Amino acid sequence: MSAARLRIGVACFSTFGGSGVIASEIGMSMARQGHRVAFLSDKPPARLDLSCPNISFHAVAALNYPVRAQSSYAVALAAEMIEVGQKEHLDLLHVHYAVPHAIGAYLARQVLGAAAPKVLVTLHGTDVTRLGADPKFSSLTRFAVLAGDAVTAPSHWLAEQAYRQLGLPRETNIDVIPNFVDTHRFRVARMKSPAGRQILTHVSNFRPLKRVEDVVRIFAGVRSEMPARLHLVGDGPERLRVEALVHSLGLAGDVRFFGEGADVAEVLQDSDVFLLPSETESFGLGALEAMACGVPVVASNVGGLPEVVLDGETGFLAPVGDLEEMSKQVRRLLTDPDLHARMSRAARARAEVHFQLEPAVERYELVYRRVVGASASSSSRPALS
Ligand code: GMT
Repeated sequence: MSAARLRIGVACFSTFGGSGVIASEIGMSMARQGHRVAFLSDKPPARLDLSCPNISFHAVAALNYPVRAQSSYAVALAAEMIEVGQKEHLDLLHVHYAVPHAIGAYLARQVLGAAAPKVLVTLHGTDVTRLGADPKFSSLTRFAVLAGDAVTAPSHWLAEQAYRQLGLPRETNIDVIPNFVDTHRFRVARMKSPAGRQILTHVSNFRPLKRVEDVVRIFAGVRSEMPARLHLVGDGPERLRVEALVHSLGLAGDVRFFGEGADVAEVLQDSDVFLLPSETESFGLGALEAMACGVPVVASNVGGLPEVVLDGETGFLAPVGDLEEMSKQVRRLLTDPDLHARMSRAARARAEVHFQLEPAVERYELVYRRVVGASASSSSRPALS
């Protein structure tokens, strides 16, 4: 592998969510190794440290002309990609989440022509499972993904969905690079003693598919049998409904809303069980971060979650919406200190052995080198269907 420094553009969401975390961590690791990394987003993602050497940030400003029907982020993103691509002489654009980022990259490439950077598309979740399943958006999403030079996905499950739901041709290579966690930052900070401290935690962007109301109901099932507290980290469209439910169930005294400002590692280190009862999840980065802190996970048995959480070893999985079973699983963990300690150790060990940051970033770098070194243009990619 050549040691040449790369010039990388990274397009991602700034919103509270795993794709922005993964994009930030890869970019910062590459920058620490001496590569130049330019981030493009509406604002800096929460975990991006702009004081890191070799990092620059380029705000994508919404269009602001009187004739606009609606400001178009994809167009503004493409314009920023063109400008940054030229100024920084980018070798590669790594776009996280297909829409609008892969579309912006496609447009930018058309404009930049021979000088255009290569494009790596990392699929993350609902770009495949929601947009891929939506007849109105699936053709556009498929086109934008196939127009890139390489595709990655964080789980085997999501790669399979990309073939099935998004309709990528089977000959399209998708590198599965599992999401990862910084195990130095997300570590076991102290021994958990479930008998004394019973804190359930959930971290998400409070979208309907996260089923945060289920989190509250699972907690209610636990709280009815033993003293416990619920810590909710994040914010999003369901927040008000969740707050209303907490009040109507008389749980307000035992539930704390941290919002988006909390130090996620600290909150997790203070937790006994992590809850993720989502309707769908390509990976579940929050579950992995909890495991790295030695916190067993109770989650739904969907999507890529079984690739992260081993049922009966690092936590428990149950069918989506089976709140009774999930409450029972949590109670088991909180009333059996030996089981809790065993699962806590297994969770941490699994994060350390399979989901470390450094090897994952190395795998991304290999893909970068492969793509940048490849002479093949996008025209050699499989025909668009
Ligand atoms: O796909 C989404 O809905 C948003 C995205 C995000 O920005 O957090 O979440 C997805 O990507 C994460 C990082 O790869 C995964 O950990 C999440 O499981 C995944 N969400 C879903 O699949 C619902």
